[in-house]
Amino acid sequence: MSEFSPYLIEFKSIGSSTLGFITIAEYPMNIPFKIKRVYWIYDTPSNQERGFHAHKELNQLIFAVSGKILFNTEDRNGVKQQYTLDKPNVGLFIPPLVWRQIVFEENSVLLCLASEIYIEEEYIRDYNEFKKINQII
Ligand code: T46
Repeated sequence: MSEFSPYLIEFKSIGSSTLGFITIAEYPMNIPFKIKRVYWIYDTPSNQERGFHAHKELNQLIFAVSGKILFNTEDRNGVKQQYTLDKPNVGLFIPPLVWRQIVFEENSVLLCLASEIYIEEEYIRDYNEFKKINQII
């Protein structure tokens, strides 16, 4: 693990089991970047795999707001880790240059807070290119 590795952030849940809960992500109080884009992924079939890419510059904070989502990651130093997201108040912070494979359990909903707008050229979608870039930097 290093400053280039993903890590989990646990947020406060405010509320009660009778009322329900609210969780707040706010820069700079409890998240490490300003949010420029939000997207969500839903209606995925059971065990659907997605991802298979890294980002050159993007910082992300990712939640499973419903269900269970597994992340298999590899950071720029080649460190591989697995994370299970199954609590709506726990997010996975992913810095740039982290390869990820994502497995969705049925009906899970992924919410992503992202530091930049969508730029396809900023994706690394070829694993060999990801490894090559990491040898250079
Ligand atoms: C990530 C994981 C968690 C857009 O047009 N704008 C957008 O902002 C995004 C995120 C995607 N798209 C288009 C690009 C593709 O044609 O939506 C399509 C699906 O995107 P992708 O194949 O990249 O989906 P995932 O689930 O593999 O990855 C997405 C994000 O792209 C990625 O940043 O970390 O969710």
